[in-house]
Amino acid sequence: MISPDEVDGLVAPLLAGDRVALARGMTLIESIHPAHQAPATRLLDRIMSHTGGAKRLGITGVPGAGKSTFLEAMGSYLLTLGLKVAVIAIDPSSPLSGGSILGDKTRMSLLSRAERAFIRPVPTGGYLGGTSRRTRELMLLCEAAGYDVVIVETVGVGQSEVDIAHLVDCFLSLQLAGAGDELQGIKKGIMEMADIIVINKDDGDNRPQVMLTRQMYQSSLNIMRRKYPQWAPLVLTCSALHQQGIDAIWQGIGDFYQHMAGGDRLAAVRKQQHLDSMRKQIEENTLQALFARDDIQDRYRQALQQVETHSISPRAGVNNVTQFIVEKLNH
Ligand SMILES: Nc1nc2c(ncn2[C@@H]2O[C@H](COP(=O)(O)OP(=O)(O)OP(=O)(O)O)[C@@H](O)[C@H]2O)c(=O)[nH]1
Ligand SMILES: [Mg+2]
Repeated sequence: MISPDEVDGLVAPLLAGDRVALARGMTLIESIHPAHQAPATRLLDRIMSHTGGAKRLGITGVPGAGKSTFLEAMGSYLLTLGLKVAVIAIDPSSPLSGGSILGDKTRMSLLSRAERAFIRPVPTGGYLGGTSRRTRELMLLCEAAGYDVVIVETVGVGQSEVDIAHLVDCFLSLQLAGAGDELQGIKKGIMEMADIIVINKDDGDNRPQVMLTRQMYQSSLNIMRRKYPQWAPLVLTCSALHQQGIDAIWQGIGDFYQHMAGGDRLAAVRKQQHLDSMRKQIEENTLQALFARDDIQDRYRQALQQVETHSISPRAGVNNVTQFIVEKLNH
């Protein structure tokens, strides 16, 4: 059990940038132990007014695209600019032991040793629900601890990519050069979410192919619906391995922020993200609470069974259960 005093004791060092306090705060946020929920909420309340100061970047890419190598290159570059960098690495494939985290220690060796950098792996153990909320909260802690840039990284598969786009300001999609038919498979959804597309491994024999790929992305983007009317997503290339093109990407990120500062667009986007995530969580929690009730469970199973045996239509099943819930709530 963590007392309110202990939580309060964590706040000052965390705000002063103490790494141990930050790590302890994160562990508290991540805990699913019922006794830790109130202290975690208290901690968030206490730091909330110190958040919002970081650039929030998201980066995704298929396994092997070079995310870890890119983070090392970008992170190191940001350190040379005198910035503090935090990386939150979500790994949907790894359970607690974290298969790739050891590998990342070597791929991000400079970052993992740097005083002004902080890397936090977030294992999801295949359970994606709730990861978004916790990631957002970890991001807030990093901001409160004074990090200038917070980068959320995840492997580019399905829902995790969509989730991350709703957490960050600037969403970078790391891509590899591919043959024409592979590019046919460009996922339209991801392209529509990305603010900057980066084609990695622009080195050696890869270069001509990267140039072609870049052109293909550029022309597909031209015919796609834009996320923000005035922002044409950039298509850039780099060699994360040789740390080339990283400065131009940072420049592109700067341009994006400059664009978003106009008319307070960034503030509006962030506010919407917060409200959306709150609404989503309330809906989830409400559903959970309702379905935890025996009477509602019974009614639900009954409807399932009736639909299965074709004795009622799915629509009637929905109506029966919904009406039952509404009646219960009105009592
Ligand atoms: N030639 C070249 N190889 C690169 C570059 N960036 C990364 N690689 C190599 O590509 C391989 C995968 O890189 P990672 O950084 O581990 O890729 P990742 O996206 O983090 O992969 P997962 O963690 O498995 O999702 C490694 O062997 C890297 O050395 C690059 O710019 N050029
Ligand atoms: Mg990696």
